[in-house]
Amino acid sequence: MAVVRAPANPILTPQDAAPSPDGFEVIGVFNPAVARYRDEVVLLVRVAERPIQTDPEVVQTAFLDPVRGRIVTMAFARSDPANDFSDPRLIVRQGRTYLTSISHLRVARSRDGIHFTVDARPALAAADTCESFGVEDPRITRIGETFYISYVAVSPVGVTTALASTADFVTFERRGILFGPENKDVVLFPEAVGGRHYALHRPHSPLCHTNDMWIAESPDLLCWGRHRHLMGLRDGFWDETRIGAGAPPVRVDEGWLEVYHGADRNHRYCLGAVLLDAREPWKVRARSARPIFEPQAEYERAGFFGQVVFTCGLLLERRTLKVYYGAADTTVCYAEIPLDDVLASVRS
Ligand code: MAN
Repeated sequence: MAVVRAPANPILTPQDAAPSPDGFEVIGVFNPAVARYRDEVVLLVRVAERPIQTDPEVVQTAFLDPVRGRIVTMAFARSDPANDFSDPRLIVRQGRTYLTSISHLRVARSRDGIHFTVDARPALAAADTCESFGVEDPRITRIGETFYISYVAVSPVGVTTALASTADFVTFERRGILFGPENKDVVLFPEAVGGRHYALHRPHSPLCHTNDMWIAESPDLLCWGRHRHLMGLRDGFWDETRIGAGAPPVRVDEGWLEVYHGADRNHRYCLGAVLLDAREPWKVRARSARPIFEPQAEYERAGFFGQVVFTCGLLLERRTLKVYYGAADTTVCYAEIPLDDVLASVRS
């Protein structure tokens, strides 16, 4: 696999985005969605921030109080055995889960696809009860002149996926929740197939410990049904504990190519590829046995959550996958992978 990482990687870091409220620090700029808009490449990046940590004995976090409509902070003592900090992304206390940061989505623009300027203000930030812990991991799908954004909304009522849209990346319209808890990694197909819209999604079953990919269909992009199980985990493989759609699928001669992420039991996140039938996209035609992209560079192996490459968007241009991805839940990076290498890997 002839993966070429941009020499400029990481192309965006936490230093490139100003914190949204005073007294906060940005700890991650990662997992971007991508679209071409006019003569620019536009990213919608996930910006993770938290209150500036002033006391080493205390973990301070923040979330939206949806009743008062403002961000509030909360402190957790490191010495309190009731606080579980074993996953750096979470604090678990007395059966409740909190996040160590709150994320919003921000626009970044570039002429050359490598050098980006990040907007000063969020495009989409926590706005209601279902988003009170933040909004994460957007995917952009252009359908006609509208850019649809499926994004993850996190709150004490669970992890859901919601839809927003924009025509210009200046104003954004919220369109409501598509998939209830626990569901993330929702990507919309860029065109209807047989007159129906399709979405890949990733429900979680706490009973069966599954994190599999499903496919659903819709007449209007809002009401989703006819769910079908698409593909599951593979014991002993790189994608043995969780999988989820990455970038929205792209149409190639052989069908729909989906670049997805998978994690193993050590929480190492790689990218793989799967080919879905062109007319019956609920049928898996081929799936790569090995990852097409693995965390290898230093900025992918170490960071806020190391050993992670995670994509939410790519551009297919001149038979090249131009992959924008989050590295170690900290930065935005870019790599090019020849489409023919990916297709060969999927078929083998
Ligand atoms: C989660 C995802 C991403 C994140 C990875 C790795 O499952 O939703 O937000 O990049 O884990 O931490």
